[in-house]
Amino acid sequence: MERRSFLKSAGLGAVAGTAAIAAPALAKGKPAAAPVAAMTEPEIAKLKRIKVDLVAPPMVHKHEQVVGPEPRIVEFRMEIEEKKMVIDEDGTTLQAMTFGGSMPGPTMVVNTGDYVELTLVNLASNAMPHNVDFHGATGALGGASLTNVNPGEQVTLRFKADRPGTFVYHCAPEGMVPWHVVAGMSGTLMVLPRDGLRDPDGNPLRYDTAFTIGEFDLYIPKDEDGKYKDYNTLAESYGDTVEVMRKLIPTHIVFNGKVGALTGDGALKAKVGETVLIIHSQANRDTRPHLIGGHGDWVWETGKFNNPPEKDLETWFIRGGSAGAALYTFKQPGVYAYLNHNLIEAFELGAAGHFVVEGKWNDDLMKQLKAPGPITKA
Ligand SMILES: [Cu+2]
Repeated sequence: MERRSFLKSAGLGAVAGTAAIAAPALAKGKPAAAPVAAMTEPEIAKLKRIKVDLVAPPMVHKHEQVVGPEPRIVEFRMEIEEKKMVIDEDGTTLQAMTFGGSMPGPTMVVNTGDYVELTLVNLASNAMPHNVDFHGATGALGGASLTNVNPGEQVTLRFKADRPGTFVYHCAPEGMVPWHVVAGMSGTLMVLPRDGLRDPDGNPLRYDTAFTIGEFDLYIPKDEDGKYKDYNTLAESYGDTVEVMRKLIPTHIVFNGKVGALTGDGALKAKVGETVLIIHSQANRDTRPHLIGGHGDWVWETGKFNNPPEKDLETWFIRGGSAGAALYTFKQPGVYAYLNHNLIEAFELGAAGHFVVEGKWNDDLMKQLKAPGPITKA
């Protein structure tokens, strides 16, 4: 038990005023972004407030990519919901724990220097205490120490989004962190630069649609006959699940909560000429997204927008415990598979989805010159 209580020793610490932080220059020769100034409570109280209704992934709530210099307070309300979810075509179930009822939890978007004001609600129907650790926040275990809520309670946390990037948030209750994370409790906070995304030369990069893909490694216990076990309650599933987790061999690796969640009716839609921003999070385990037949035009592998994006990637790497972002403009219509390019994890365990793209085929980029037929002499 001792190894699980290490978080306790991290303590709460003082929640001191945040010092101004100068963002590093985007690239050589570019001026550094303006520092995020510290504000007093009376100053913060005067800021404009925005209330955001979160939406379920893969969609991302409406947001502006470029905003003015004045920071805002962005209010979110998120309900934690424990529920049994079906995770594959065979009806295998997971006793899931979720932010907002979805896997991953909803993506929250703010701009650098804004204040996130989150009300976290632990529904009375839930059984477990929960909290939230924002990788984009500073202090108190990312806010986890200040957001411990029991079923039937809510708590409100404010933190400053003092640096841009895509950052994972996840539940981190003392003694049960990995279980809550692999049961579904993670999502992404995206902090956009106030003047929007840029390429290494400082040219603006904009997207038509942002999509959220949350990848999860799942550990479902089996019975003596090798069949996946179904549990009536979350608590009942705990002991067996931890046993499977400790072997580090996932039984399922899924995008957005379920094998096939992003195929068929769930496929992501785009048109030729449209630019998508693909936010990919994995709160626990490394992964390597790839778009078959497409590319990452601009990729922030680590998701941190103060670092210049990489160009023309074929596959990119998302470290467990982080979220990355890839920008792509579709040039051809058709169905594109977007998957974890560990192909066993994609095809055998589930980590794959589809983009369905409408538009006119471009023969210049690709053309089948002769259809398959009998072999002729050279
Ligand atoms: Cu939790």
